[in-house]
Amino acid sequence: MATIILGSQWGDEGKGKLTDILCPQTQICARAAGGHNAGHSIVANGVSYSFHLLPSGLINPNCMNLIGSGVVFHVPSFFKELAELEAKGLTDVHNRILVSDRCQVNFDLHAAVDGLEEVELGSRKIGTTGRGIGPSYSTKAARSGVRVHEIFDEEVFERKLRQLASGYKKRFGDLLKYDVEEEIARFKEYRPKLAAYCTDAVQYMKQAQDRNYKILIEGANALMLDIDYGTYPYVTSSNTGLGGIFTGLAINPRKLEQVIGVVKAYTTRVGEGIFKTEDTEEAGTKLQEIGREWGVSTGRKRRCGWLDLVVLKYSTAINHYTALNLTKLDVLDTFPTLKVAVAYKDPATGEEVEYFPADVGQLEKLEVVYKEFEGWQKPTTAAKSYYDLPKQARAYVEFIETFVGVPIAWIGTGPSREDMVVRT
Ligand code: 2SA
Ligand code: GDP
Ligand code: MG
Repeated sequence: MATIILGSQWGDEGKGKLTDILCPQTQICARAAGGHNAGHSIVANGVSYSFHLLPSGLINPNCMNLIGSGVVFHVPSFFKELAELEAKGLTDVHNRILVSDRCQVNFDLHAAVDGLEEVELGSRKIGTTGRGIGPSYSTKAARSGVRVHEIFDEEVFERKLRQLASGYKKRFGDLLKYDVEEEIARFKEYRPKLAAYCTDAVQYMKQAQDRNYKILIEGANALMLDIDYGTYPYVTSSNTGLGGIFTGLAINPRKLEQVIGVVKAYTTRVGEGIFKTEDTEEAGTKLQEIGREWGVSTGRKRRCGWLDLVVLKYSTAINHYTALNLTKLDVLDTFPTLKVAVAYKDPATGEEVEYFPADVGQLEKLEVVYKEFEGWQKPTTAAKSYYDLPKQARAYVEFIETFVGVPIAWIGTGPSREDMVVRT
């Protein structure tokens, strides 16, 4: 049976923390899409871990971990991250991680191109993580990418990589700082080390599902960054929503148990793009500081603002959440009043719009309709059960679940594993 954890907003909702909490009940933790642009922070037993390319299930000593076929796989980051986790005391990580041999390889070449494309865009830049994610998925779609299994055929690998580099060289000339021969030499070292981790993930997942293993899928990035459903073009280049899980992992839909949407109690966004409830003044600064809203991969400051329920409803319509995990409720503890977006309004006609339009230009012109809530102004972190939360906090929770029509089953009240109220 499979449980899927997905980001419902613009990422950094706390997917990693929930993954870690649910891991003891599962045998396999898998990533389906994205790459080392993701950043999942987990605080377990007083130690803080950061995951980028690897699944967060590695913290749990009994859990196998899989990097699925939809991921763009950056080999140096893979080894670096494994070494960092080992240095933090995680044992046996090398025996608990597998990589699909159908993954696309994300080369340093892609990162160099990512940077150049951002420069080309100038003021319209996307604000990417610079990890080569867009160019990796572009070469995949253009059918000129290199897949993990091809690393092991030296002749094919070298021919394809040289061809890829020469194509980009034609486009960018001397601006492209990339030595393909150096990369080829580096892969001579990676090749023997990598072999032990590669697997046919289709067979692996089939056997796991035939045996009714419990599988936990850790979504990366979030629905509003989805290449088809996000705020295009200010998105990442993968399907970060439910669809991407099926293409990336060969999950049997009949074995799907839960789709959990992770929702931050306010909203953050890293990078450029529309963000209707962004607050660039006092409230936004306070959320940023109390919520410690900095990117886990790039260290960039995250933009902050109020919870947008139009976004959450839209995200629910695509991902079909069976339950929600509301996170970082504690970050709101000191606010005297809170705001939540419930609709958008056309200032010219006064007409209210309750859905998230495809045309970001149209959205740009709309105003936000907020509902105000009384703050609770009490700490929530010590809460052990739902009724330990102040009544204003419960009113906030209940309004969200009623508005969206999905139960909130977990409530995050702090960064540690223990800081999670489970509603039964
Ligand atoms: P990319 O690099 O091509 O995927 O960037 C495209 C957009 O996707 C956003 N993006 C993210 N947004 C939130 N969190 C992400 N992961 C890191 C984190 C981000 C970081 O957990 O903090 O460290 O900066 C992530 N990855 C991609 C990105 O900001 C662009 O808007
Ligand atoms: P992810 O990308 O969705 O896994 O989220 P990130 O790890 O990028 O960002 C979430 C941040 O919030 C991390 O630093 C977590 O440790 C932290 N966090 C998660 N849940 C909570 C919570 O309920 N309260 C607080 N204060 N921090 C939390
Ligand atoms: Mg993150």
